[in-house]
Amino acid sequence: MELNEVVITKAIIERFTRKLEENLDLDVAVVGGGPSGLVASYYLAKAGFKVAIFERKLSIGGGMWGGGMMFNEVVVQEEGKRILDEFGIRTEPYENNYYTADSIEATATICSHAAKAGATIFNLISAEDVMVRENRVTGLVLNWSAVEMANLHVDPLAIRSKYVIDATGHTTEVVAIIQRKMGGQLFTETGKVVGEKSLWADAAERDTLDNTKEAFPGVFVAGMAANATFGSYRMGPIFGGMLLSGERVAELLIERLRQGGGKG
Ligand code: 48F
Repeated sequence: MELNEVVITKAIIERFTRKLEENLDLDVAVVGGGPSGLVASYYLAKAGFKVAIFERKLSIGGGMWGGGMMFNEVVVQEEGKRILDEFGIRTEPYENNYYTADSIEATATICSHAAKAGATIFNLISAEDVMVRENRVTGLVLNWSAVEMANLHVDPLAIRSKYVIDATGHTTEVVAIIQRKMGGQLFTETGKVVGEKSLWADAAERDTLDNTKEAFPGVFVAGMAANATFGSYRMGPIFGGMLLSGERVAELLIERLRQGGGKG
């Protein structure tokens, strides 16, 4: 049978459109496909919730591929290793309480588990704004990253979600947008994004879990965005805190969703 280019084209258009349509009304919309967003999506999808990730870049995995300074190995501590073990990612002990993993194996495997658990991953799409009802976020405003990069004057589309996770890393973009456009009443000490501090791995890793929480009605922060929002240190290429933060935000949201929280 001769291959038909038009059938191939139609298949892609129809299947992508179906996928997008199926994700217009979510339990949780995750902005950012780095380690924290991926792990959160994995646990939420595994618990049976409808979750999609929107990632600006072509590649999923955020800052995990590059290890430290492009040496493609990551370090996790004992607590974080538990999550790598759950995904079947190989780790090697290195002195007390430190383990290393190949960053390519780790990132690709976490991504695969999130997708296979049922999370839908959209790449090349950026969250450029949030949808609100009064003082609560009820969804995301999305556009192609290419439109954003070319600065084209093209209106976005919107999806509805009971909860949003800002897993955008150091820039904590969703929360920054809310601060800019919604009067800045965040659940932080100052009501604003407190901002990330310089490198202190131990304090940063501890704080990441405490800072993984709701930052504005309907919006939870995870990963480095949690420390940037609530004002803690960066931790460099140790990834336990990112993985555990993903797990924590999923636990918090599973509890909320089971209580019937979220007005969508
Ligand atoms: O930065 P990133 O990996 O976030 P993370 O999960 O992990 C941080 C670590 O990689 C590392 C660290 C700790 O070891 O300090 O930096 O907190 O992934 C964030 C992802 O969000 C995407 C961005 O392209 C990246 O892949 N992103 C950022 N803003 C947007 C976005 C946006 N507005 N819309 C869609 N994606």
